[in-house]
Amino acid sequence: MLIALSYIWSLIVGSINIIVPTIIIGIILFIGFKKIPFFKPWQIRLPMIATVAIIFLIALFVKPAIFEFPPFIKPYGPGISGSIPFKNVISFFKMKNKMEEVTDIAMDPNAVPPAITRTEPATVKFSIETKEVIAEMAPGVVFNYWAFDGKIPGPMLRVREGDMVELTLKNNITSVHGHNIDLHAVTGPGGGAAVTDIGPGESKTLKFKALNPGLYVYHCAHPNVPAHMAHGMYGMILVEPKEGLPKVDKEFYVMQGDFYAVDPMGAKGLQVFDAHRMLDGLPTYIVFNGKTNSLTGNNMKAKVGEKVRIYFGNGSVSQISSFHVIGEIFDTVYPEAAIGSEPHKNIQTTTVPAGGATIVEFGLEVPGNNILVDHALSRMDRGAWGILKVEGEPNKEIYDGVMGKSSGH
Ligand SMILES: [Cu+2]
Repeated sequence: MLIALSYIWSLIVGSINIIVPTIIIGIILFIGFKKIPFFKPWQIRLPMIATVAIIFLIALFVKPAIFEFPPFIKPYGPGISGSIPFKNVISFFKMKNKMEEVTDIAMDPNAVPPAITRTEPATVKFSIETKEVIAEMAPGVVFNYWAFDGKIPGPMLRVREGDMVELTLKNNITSVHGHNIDLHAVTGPGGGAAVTDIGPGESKTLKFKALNPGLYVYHCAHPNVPAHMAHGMYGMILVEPKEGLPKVDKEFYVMQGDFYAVDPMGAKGLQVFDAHRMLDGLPTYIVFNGKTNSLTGNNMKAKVGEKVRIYFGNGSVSQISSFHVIGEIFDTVYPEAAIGSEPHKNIQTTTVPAGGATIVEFGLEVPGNNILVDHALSRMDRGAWGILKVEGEPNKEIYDGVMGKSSGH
């Protein structure tokens, strides 16, 4: 009930620019009809009443413009021109009670499939379900997420170069929208989206050969594509090279993404998606693994002496990430997640384009909290940070001094 009220409140706030002038014109007309003789002839009254009626009608169309691009903006993208048809907002309320309420939308950063030990190609089968769910972005801040397997990012897939992949995509019956999957590891139309587009309750299977090694983003490409991604529909697939990747002690799976809400950052209740902010590239939240503070607890841990690898992807529809770990230097970076070219050595910050990824590796020499950030640091306040906790014995040869409260630079 509270969620529904907050939704309606956001609607009212979002359409205030039309409601207020309509009320003012209504008051002027009311006073005019009663007091001013000029308004008496029907030739004057009828056009006036018609004008107010037209303004009300415009108000009806502008309200949905919160979810779609406004009528006076002409988008040139493919598929539906807006972002979320208003009828789908109505469907959302019909379906909302059946939608799953996910306690924690964040994908576990440790959910990395084990390294592949096979030396021959194989057929590898996956099944993923698209779901529209309710979950918290921050305490009390509720989003209607759209997700692969109900987590953000969706499950990390791991195959070997040369494997045949059979991926079955199911769309949960409670979904309001159609969905599909476009994997950047696929050679073929739509990266798979062309053969996996499914309505609620449907299922389709994509088969493709993993020709190129690398770490690839996948995402939903059902129109309006950025709107689907900005609800959380992305993940990654690692195509290991035939010879495998160098052995490390710990691997982590992290994806940055952005979310656009009508209300400002921190406003409580169900957040209404803001297509205008998305179009303008002004995210309300920029986060790792789907929500604020998803990686700031105890879920990224390692020990002194270990070598870690982070598979880091960017599911944003407008922001390039400047990935950096405060307190560490990347010994090895596979720039743009390219496997096969010579990796870079000794990197502080690496750029990760929208719809791109990187693989970074570093050894842990001293204990303490290493902070994962997008080094466009104002984004930390929008949620883009996490902690890699390193336990072990100090090494004063490498780092010494009296520890203060700040854990930054
Ligand atoms: Cu989708």
